[in-house]
Amino acid sequence: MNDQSEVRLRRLSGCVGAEVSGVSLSGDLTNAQFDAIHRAFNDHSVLVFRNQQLEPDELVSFSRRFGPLEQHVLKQFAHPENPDVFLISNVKEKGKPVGAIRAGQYWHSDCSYMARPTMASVLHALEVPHTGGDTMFTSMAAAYDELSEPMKVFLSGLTAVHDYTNAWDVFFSRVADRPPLSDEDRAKVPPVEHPIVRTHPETGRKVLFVNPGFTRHIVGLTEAESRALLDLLFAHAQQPHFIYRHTWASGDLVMWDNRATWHLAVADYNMEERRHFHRTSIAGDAPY
Ligand SMILES: O=C(O)CCC(=O)C(=O)O
Ligand SMILES: [Fe+2]
Repeated sequence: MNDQSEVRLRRLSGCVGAEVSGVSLSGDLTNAQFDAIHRAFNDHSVLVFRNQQLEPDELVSFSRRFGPLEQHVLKQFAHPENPDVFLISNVKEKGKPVGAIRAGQYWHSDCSYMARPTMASVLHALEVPHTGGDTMFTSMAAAYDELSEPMKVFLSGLTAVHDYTNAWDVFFSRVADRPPLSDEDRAKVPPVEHPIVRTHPETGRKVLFVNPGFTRHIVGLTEAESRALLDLLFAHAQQPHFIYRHTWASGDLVMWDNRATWHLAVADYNMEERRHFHRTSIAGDAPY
């Protein structure tokens, strides 16, 4: 069935996101279909596939077409049958969350705190709340393009420190139901330094590569300069015309390019309603 079908695209916003139809991701994709999806991924940075019924192994097989997978620091939230699948979930069993609860409820690019940040993330919705729980995406390539020339010149040689524990300091310390980060997990994620402007290895576009979740400070600036400049860049990138907001239906599979976007899980839903997702992470390269 996949053999005959043609990959169709529909843009979802001015800068970022496209809906892909005409393919079932549970079956084998032909090379032509995969190439069309891969091109669309580079062109639109966020892809939305509707009505996908995928077993964990099928989600992993599809994800692996893009490259080797990586496993998350928080090993306790891996799928019991397939360690390459990570659970994003507010579902509790015996009072304990089965997956990462309140994951990504702040703007971030996945694992920017690693020396080799995640290239792409794939999220498959199994259960969604009736209202709310959207995920927002912003184009960091478009955000870079709209900076002034003097600002681009100023940023061009700079690097910034990214640190997983920043998200715990600025966000998770304020929420009650997220378990604390263990010393052992902290030790796995020492701070790293990345260029503030990275070049997308596949499209060649320049991208602003700092984010509110994980970027602590800009190297070489004073604390006050760094805070003011990061806050300015963070506000700049959150303008509505850079954003696509995805409202989930169960069966949706959304994948995004962490080299070119940020995302944020909107925390506006009733936590008594189940929001349960399967997720994979495709490994990336060191930013340059
Ligand atoms: O739950 C979501 O909407 C996204 C969570 C997140 O940040 C992620 O899966 O990387
Ligand atoms: Fe995330």
